[in-house]
Amino acid sequence: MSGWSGWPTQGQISHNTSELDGGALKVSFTNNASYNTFGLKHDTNVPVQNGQWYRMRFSIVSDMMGEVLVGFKGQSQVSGPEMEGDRYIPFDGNRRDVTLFFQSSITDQGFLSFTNSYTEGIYYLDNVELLRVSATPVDPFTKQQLFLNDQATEQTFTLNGCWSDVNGVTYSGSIDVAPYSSIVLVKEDDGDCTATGNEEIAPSALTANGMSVFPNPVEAGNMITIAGTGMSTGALRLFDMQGKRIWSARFNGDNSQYVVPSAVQPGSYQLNVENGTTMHKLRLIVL
Ligand SMILES: [Ca+2]
Repeated sequence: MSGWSGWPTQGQISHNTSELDGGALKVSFTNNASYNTFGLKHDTNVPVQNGQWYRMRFSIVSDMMGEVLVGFKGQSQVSGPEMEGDRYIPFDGNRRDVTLFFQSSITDQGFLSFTNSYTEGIYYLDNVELLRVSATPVDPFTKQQLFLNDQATEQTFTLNGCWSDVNGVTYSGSIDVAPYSSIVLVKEDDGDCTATGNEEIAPSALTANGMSVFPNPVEAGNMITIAGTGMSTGALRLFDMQGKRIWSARFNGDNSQYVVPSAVQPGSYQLNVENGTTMHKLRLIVL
């Protein structure tokens, strides 16, 4: 291996030809005669600037379970424990493609540092990358909001755009929140609250294209089982007869079960199960 080194000398760095993407750096450190942890670094120092944001990426896998402490170490930090953006990252037999962001608090030259314990001594590392990036603050409240009613009467809150609750029920325009209760909503694409793929289905079409749902009719708040689609994954969407999306969920394959959210009003609905290439749809009656 060239370009990388480590301490103490009991740690061995080698080129493994089979792991990760066409070969990887292998760390093997199982002897703590000198020290309990092994520090891996690249030999060419690179600069960072105070206040700038950086993106660190690498791929890691191992034959065992353990963790590495990763971060950027400036020359001014070599003799102490300080690092920029330092985090513990677990490793095991599952490949991890890690992306970390950090804002540097130093202007310095330095290196990416990977530190592991001799008791978790072996891992494979590949695709190590450090890039300066520009960062734009994102207000998390534009994507998710808590609506809290601390009054003794129902309150109505105005909604801007399309939102869904944790059950996938969609809301637009406004939402009513019961006395002394609250609801969390997550922003959806505006199109998700409007008609897509809705078609007239004869009321008798309680099975279609082999798909079946039972029980049908179903009471809101109760479980339905979906079968006969031949799909292993996909999306489940419920539309009202005006074509407005009422509920959506991830479809988990035939004979999987779902609770029809209790907020779904009694009526006749179109239930779609689709996976991008195939769409099954049938009429679902909610009582
Ligand atoms: Ca590689």
